[in-house]
Parts: sequence; C-alpha cells; structure tokens
Amino acid sequence: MPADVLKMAKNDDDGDGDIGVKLETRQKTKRPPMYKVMILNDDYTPMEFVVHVLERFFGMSHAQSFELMLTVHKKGLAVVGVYSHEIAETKVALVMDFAARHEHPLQCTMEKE
Ligand code: TYC
Repeated sequence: MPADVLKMAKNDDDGDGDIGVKLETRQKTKRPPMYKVMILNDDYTPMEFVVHVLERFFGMSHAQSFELMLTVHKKGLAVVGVYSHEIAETKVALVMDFAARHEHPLQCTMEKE
C-alpha cells in the first residue's frame, strides 16, 4: 500500500472509512470594552477647580489640564481619559465625590467607547 494511503488508514481511528477533519477551534479572544471618562461644562464650577481635578485624578500637567479645561468650557464636554470599566467607574466616583465635597456642580460621566 502507498505510504499516504497507509497514513490515512491510520487516521481512521474507528475503522468506519472516514478520516477526521479537525475543525477550527481557535478561541475568539475579545478584548474587554474600554470606557471614555468625560467631564461636562457648567456655569458655576471655578476654572481653577477643574484644572486641579484634571491634575489630581487624571495625571495631567498644569498646562495640559488648563488646555483641556478650556476645551470643556468652550465645547461643553471633553474626554479626559479612556479606561477599563472598573478604573473608569472609580475615576467618576472620585471626581463626583470631590466636587460634591467642595459644593461644586461639576459632572463626570463614563461611556462605552
Ligand atoms: N464654565 C466654568 C466657568 O466659567 C468653568 C468650567 C470648565 C466648569 C470646565 C466645568 O468641566 C468644566 N467657571
């Protein structure tokens, strides 16, 4: 018997004449969704407070923070970072708590990317 036929016969483990065809079993490894954290403009929160929030909770330099604060002031809102669900939720809670403790109406929200 030719070698390739012998090889196929060997693959016929239950002797029914069929040889197995391995189906594609590659797992779909989906990356976890990411969330945009945004701050919203309002008429009352002092500009310096927003700058401080961006420095303190989002690790931005003073210059970056000032620029982004002005973007929010002019455009109404801006994305300040993109994080996993848990980190985004924590950032939002920390900012909302900090603003409330200082009696400023600053709003911070998250949205799936
Ligand atoms: N609009 C505010 C003011 O004029 C400043 C401000 C900027 C407030 C950004 C909130 O997310 C904000 N004092």
